[in-house]
Amino acid sequence: MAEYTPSELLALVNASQVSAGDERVRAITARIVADLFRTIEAFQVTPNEFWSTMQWLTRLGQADMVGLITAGLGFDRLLDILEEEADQAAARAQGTPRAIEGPLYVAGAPSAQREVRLDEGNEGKGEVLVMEGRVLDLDGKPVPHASVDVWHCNELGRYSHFDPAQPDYNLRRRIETDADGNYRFRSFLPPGYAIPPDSPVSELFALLGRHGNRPAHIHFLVSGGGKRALTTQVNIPGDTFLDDDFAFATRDGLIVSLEKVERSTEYASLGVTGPFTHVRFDFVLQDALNDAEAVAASRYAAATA
Ligand code: MBD
Ligand code: FE
Repeated sequence: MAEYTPSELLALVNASQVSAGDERVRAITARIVADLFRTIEAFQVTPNEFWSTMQWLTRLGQADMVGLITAGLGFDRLLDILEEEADQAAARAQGTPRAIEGPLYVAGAPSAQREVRLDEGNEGKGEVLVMEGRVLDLDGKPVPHASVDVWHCNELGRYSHFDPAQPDYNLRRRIETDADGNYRFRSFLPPGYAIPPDSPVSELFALLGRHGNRPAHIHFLVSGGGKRALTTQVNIPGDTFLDDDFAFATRDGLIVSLEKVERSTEYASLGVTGPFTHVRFDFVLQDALNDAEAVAASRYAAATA
């Protein structure tokens, strides 16, 4: 019926239309398809290479690992950088720096007021950690009854929910700060994270000659008082991957200081008297420009709201 050159085919694909559709989706799709056509031509990608890649994408989705690849190829950090550039242009780049959510957040963790043991059921694993601080606004005023969602990996570097060996919400909690914005929790210093071996993600990383390690970190989703919700992570100092994170997500302002405490009676309600590692860290929230900014939602929930 019709014979096309590659560029004629591309023009036809991108021009094809029977209803309005969505202009933005049409334009972005057209660009991506054009870039892929060109890539296939430029590298003389073979049918076997193309179809094995499509099969890899299918396996990636089936393994629920799309979010690992986006992090590993820098997209998550890119989105943060662009948001920050927009903040800077609007003269609102202040407060605690954001850091990527990553693909391993789970909403609905058990909540507690002011303090909690994150490590319930994990006694004796790792070095005892007590982390505490306040949620503040840009003026340094406390945000009362703020919500601090916290999650980290287990002693093997794996996250509950994504690891069938762990109980539901293991090492995941939500803390409501007291009237002075205070939160505190007991847990253990988590190790770093590594992408699962023998997975679609590790296959690509092997072909790229890349490692898939993240330095030790703890995730937070902080909100309250109508302030702008903050998604961030803190890093534990001394990790060899601090400046070589496979997800490019570590930041200068987010490396906490560790204080070794031999004995203290201050944390008896958390079952700790010492020795333990103490971390103090305040979360400083920006003002929200609208209601949507104030809502603490995971990236998927926020995107589909
Ligand atoms: C993680 O634990 C993580 O925090 C990110 C961003 C990506 C993969 C695993
Ligand atoms: Fe993580």
